[in-house]
Amino acid sequence: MNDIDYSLYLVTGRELLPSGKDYFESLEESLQGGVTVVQIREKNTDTGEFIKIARASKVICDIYNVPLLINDRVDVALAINAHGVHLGQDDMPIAQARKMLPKDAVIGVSCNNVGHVKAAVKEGADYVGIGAVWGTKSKSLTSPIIGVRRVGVMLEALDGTNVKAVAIGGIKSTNLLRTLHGTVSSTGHALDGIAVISEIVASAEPRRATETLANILSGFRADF
Ligand code: TZP
Ligand code: MG
Repeated sequence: MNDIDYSLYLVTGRELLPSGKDYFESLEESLQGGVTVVQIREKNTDTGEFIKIARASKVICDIYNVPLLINDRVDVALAINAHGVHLGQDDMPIAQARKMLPKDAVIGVSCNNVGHVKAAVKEGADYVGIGAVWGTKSKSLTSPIIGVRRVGVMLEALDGTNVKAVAIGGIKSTNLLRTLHGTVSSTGHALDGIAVISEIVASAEPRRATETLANILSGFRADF
């Protein structure tokens, strides 16, 4: 299933909320600001708590008609009837996740290089998350920063496929245009969207932070 609008993809990160800011309030404000898809990312949360947070998040996302994906955990996605999962290179193989999830579930995969992208296409991913495009403090990176040009090379590997692509890692309002323009491949393949954690989650005004990103994105599209 690939009718998702990937353009402004929020990945959650409760540990990055400004002090005193409520997670659900922040999530709702980002939805009001124009987030188009949400991934619930919980790295240090036990399964029961993960399910509770994901289920409550989905109630909010459903109100805004925004699809919700679960990071890493196919079991959590099944438990809350999420739209799909986002898998890392060390998580469950796509084929296995496909077997377990409903037919129309979305499966995305993290990719750090062209080999990962080609494998994701072959294995039937719906989208790839390419990162880290810039330096980030939100994740300790196990692979080098990719940079915009090499993201473009990775996008080229998606030519002629229906697999979508978002870039992630250190994307801010201040480098968003450079990210969007700089990643366009020599064959003209552009990103379908950008994914952020801190630019929205760490903001005291997530609605405003999201609107700023959304405005830049629509300016970029008008350029094409
Ligand atoms: N994968 C690659 S970079 C990253 C993830 C989950 C973190 C992105 O966070 P931020 O705050 O948008 O740099
Ligand atoms: Mg993972």
